[in-house]
Amino acid sequence: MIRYLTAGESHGQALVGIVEGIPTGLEISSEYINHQLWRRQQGYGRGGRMKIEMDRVEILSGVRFGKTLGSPIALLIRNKDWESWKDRMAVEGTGSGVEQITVPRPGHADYVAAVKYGYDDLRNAIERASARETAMRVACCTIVRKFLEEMGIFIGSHVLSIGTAAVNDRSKIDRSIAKFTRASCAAYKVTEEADKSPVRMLDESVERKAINNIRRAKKAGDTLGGIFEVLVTGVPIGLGSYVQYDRKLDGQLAQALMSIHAVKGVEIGEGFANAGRFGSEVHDPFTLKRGVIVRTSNRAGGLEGGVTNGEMIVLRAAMKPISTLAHPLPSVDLKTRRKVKARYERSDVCAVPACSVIGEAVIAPVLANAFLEKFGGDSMRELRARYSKKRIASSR
Ligand code: EPS
Repeated sequence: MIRYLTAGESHGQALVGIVEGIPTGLEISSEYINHQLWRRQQGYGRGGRMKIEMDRVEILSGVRFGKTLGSPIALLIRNKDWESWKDRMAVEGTGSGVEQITVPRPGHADYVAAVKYGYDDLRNAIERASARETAMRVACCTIVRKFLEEMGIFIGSHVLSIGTAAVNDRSKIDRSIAKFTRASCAAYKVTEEADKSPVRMLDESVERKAINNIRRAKKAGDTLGGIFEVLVTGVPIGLGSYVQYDRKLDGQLAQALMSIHAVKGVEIGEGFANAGRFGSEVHDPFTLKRGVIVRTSNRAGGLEGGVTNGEMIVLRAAMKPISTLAHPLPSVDLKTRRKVKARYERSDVCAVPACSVIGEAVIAPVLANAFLEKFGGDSMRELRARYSKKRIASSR
């Protein structure tokens, strides 16, 4: 089974990751991972840090002559900004003379971390709670994503809303997606299309409103969240299981998306809209198309009973606005017990486009583990042979 761990502080020397359980013989390169790291850094509304960093991964172990060895893969991304933080983030020494941060930002991990871990300097929480960690998560998960692509499973995403700028005419989006849905790599095609937009939106009129919203928020010292959609195509029927709560793939996918910083809501297919409809308007009828059993709709988002049903997987996640505000909310100084304004430090105005790229990445290990559970194998050669024999059906 595939698992991964990350380490590293936002302004420390580097981010570190270890990925284990990737079958042998998977072709992977730092260049392939760097493309996903680059995508994570894009998007209108990102802050000054993205001008400093150009995230690049170094593969330290587990890969030889461009192919995985089956041993743990160690990854490193150096923080360029470390140069300016060497004193404040020194591993050794006493920290005397370094400013202590004692005013928490509402919505951030600052306060709960201080109470839980007993910090007297909130910097100790800020550093690891930062979404900077997602750079290494994307790096680790991109190796898993490459594995899925080799098996014909492709992941993509696009942004549905930023603040009040939301896609109302869903059919326009569906038409864009339908252009590609015949190919198993359709989800990736959608993502390539979304990558052309500075806010990763498929509808230009909504894109314009979204950019204006971000501009206005920035001017007002405020931040904005939004909703993004993650799609998976080429998925065989039968990943996941209904027999036990922790084997339900929909629950595992929701957990993966919820683990991303600032994500506060997840739905599968038309989850929330379906709650207000009659059953007859919700469930996806079966029909026969040239002898093959297919559906006439996909409101379930590719999952029934916690198991993939061969249709495109459709996941949506809501990201709250980033909690670091240039015009801060009221707070309390934990040291002086005085009412003060929350502290501001450099941050993004809107990171929904980046979050959608992270969403693509974090679901890869969930899908890959369900795939390995079903088809099994320690090498790519073994897996390819088993998969082509056992494959039941794949999504359109
Ligand atoms: C981020 C790096 C951070 C922030 C952002 C995400 O860099 P810095 O704190 O130096 O500006 O831009 O982190 C947050 C929004 C947060 O709340 O911590 C990144 O690499 O994605």
